[in-house]
Amino acid sequence: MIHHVFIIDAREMIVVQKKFWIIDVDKQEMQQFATRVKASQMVQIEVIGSTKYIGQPLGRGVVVLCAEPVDEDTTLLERIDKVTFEFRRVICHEEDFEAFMMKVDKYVTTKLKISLLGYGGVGKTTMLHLLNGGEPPQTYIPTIGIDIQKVEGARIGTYELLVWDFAGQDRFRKLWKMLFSRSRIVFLVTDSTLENVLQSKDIITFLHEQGLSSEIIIIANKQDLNGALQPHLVQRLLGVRTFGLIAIDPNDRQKALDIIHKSLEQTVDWDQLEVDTIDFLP
Ligand SMILES: Nc1nc2c(ncn2[C@@H]2O[C@H](COP(=O)(O)OP(=O)(O)OP(=O)(O)O)[C@@H](O)[C@H]2O)c(=O)[nH]1
Ligand SMILES: [Mg+2]
Repeated sequence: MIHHVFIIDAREMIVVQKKFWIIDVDKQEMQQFATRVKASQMVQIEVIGSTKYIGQPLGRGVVVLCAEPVDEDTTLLERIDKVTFEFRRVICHEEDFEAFMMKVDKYVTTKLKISLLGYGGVGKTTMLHLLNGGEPPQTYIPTIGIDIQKVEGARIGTYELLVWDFAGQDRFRKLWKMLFSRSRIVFLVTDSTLENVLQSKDIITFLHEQGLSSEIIIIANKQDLNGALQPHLVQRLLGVRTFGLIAIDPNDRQKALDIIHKSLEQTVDWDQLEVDTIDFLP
């Protein structure tokens, strides 16, 4: 994830600084890196400590993106090219600064894949509607294949949530193993009946057999129904972190988003959402 964007001018002043994440960057280290980029007049990538720096000369200045060591060089190269191209347009007065900053936002955003798995009719599509703030569907229309949707208005730092809602009916099950890979989190939804919870145990075994490495989180849905097993009981039965939900209740939207936030906490270092700091020094 790119967490900082800097543009440094010919006098080595930071003219653009945007912080996307709570991670701090050692400014002196970053500026020394920028000086090396400027001297080489070539794109440079260096990992220093826990930061991967990528710098590209721009006239007598330098564009620097700060990312994480795990970020792929090819992706970072693509992004720095775009940021540099767009900033050049600002300098040439083809574009205003605000439009540029919006584009920077777009380029540093990473799509984060979240998968919803579980048997047919347990409420996966309803949960997707809930996350998107839409009206929950009143009738059960089984999903065919897969439905992929961006969760509007629910960006987490520079992550944009992309939810993959899988069809739960048996005949679609073979799709799962092809498609859940690269998912940051797999939510396994159950309707909180004892029968379905026990069936879900088989899904967990299946996912592990398929080599799933992402985190599995259980959603004990339909908590409004009589006899619904409470989340802590589901957790005891399945041995996996479990959260309760009523996906048909629009009031549970924030709860569903919080579940995603909490689940991400383990993979991403974050205590705070986007820190929106823009300093523009003439
Ligand atoms: N009472 C209650 N009903 C729910 C809840 N969540 C979903 N439902 C209902 O359960 C039915 C099935 O929901 P879906 O979201 O379509 O189920 P699904 O898991 O996507 O099913 P497939 O697409 O076949 O895999 C619908 O009629 C929903 O209205 C809930 O929290 N409480
Ligand atoms: Mg569905």
